[in-house]
Amino acid sequence: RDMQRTYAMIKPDGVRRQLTARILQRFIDKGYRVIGLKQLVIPRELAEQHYAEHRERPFFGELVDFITSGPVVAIALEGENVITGLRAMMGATNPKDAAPGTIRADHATTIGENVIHGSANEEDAARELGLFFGDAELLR
Ligand code: YYY
Ligand code: MG
Repeated sequence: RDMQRTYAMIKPDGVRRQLTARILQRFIDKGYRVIGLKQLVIPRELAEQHYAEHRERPFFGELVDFITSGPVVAIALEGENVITGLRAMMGATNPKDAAPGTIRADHATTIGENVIHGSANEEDAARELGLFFGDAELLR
């Protein structure tokens, strides 16, 4: 057993399209515990920190514009192997390559607006949870 925490985020396109409840239900059905939850508009500086690994990529400006374009839903998840489990539920970055039944295959159409974020590994999970949640905001 490997209990982990990870950071998931419904992006502005998903929130705008009323997908929040459906996506949260998928996590609960999978057996993950929602230990933190909030809707917010991400300040530009926080968005740049969150996506710091992509700072030099050509799409960075558009990525930050998009992720700050409207409210997101920030989610802290806890569960067994939830880091890779969440990534599997999301599907590939480009929805065209996402496996059937994944969130991106079912709900996204373009690589830029792909509905959901999930931390890539343990280090990113801890870092991203720290960017979006204080300890007192999380269930114990
Ligand atoms: O972790 P994940 O979201 O699946 O992909 P990343 O490679 O970390 O890229 C983050 C984010 O950037 C992606 O969800 C969409 C956007 N993006 C893009 O617009 N164009 C690309 N060629 C690659 C990524
Ligand atoms: Mg990533």
